[in-house]
Amino acid sequence: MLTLYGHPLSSYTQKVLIALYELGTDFEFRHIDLGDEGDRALMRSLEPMGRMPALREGDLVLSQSSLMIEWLDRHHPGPQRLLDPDPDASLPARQWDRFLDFQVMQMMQQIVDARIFMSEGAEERVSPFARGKLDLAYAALDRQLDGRDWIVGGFGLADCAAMPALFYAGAIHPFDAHPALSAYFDRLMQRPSVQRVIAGAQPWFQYFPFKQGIPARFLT
Ligand SMILES: N[C@@H](CCC(=O)N[C@@H](CS)C(=O)NCC(=O)O)C(=O)O
Repeated sequence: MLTLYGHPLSSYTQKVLIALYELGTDFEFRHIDLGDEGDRALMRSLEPMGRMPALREGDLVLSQSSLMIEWLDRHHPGPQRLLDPDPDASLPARQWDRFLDFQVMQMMQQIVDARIFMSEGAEERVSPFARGKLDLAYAALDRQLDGRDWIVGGFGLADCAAMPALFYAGAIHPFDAHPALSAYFDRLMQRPSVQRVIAGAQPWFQYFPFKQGIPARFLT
């Protein structure tokens, strides 16, 4: 049996959950509370830095959300592939997946970390840099999405990464000024796999430090 270790509020856990729901794969969810010493030790036994998510099947333990999705798509394929099986043909999707993790997810995370973990004044120092990067990333995504339903071809890896990245980044630094990106986000939110992930995360949104930026339609 496949087990996903993670938390419903965790962006990278959500990224893998979307893939699992899209593929229709049976799995067991092990809810991890990083505030619990036992769970922290468990995560460190699965991933060197103790980061979630981790995916286990028998003796195989995977970390890194993108690799999990690639592996799931190869070994537990669903009705539609999330990635082109040809490594060259899949490059654009993998490139956009990296772009979303590094330029959107990590910039959002820097602002969140500055608010919750760092000393007074950190947010004011970190935030302008990260928000500037988010503006550049939003503009690039808006250009890419102009005339496209999904980031690369059919719904796939990059769209799994885009959902949590845009959901949380948008709550901190809105992208309403980008029409193609905003329309894409609305399309993404209609996807049944995404709606399931949002429903699972709803009870936890109150703990997101920028919860006031989450649109009301996602809070009920
Ligand atoms: N590159 C990793 C990132 C994983 C990650 O940063 N996970 C966050 C939760 S969304 C985490 O576990 N943070 C706690 C920590 O860093 O100790 C992936 O794609 O899976």
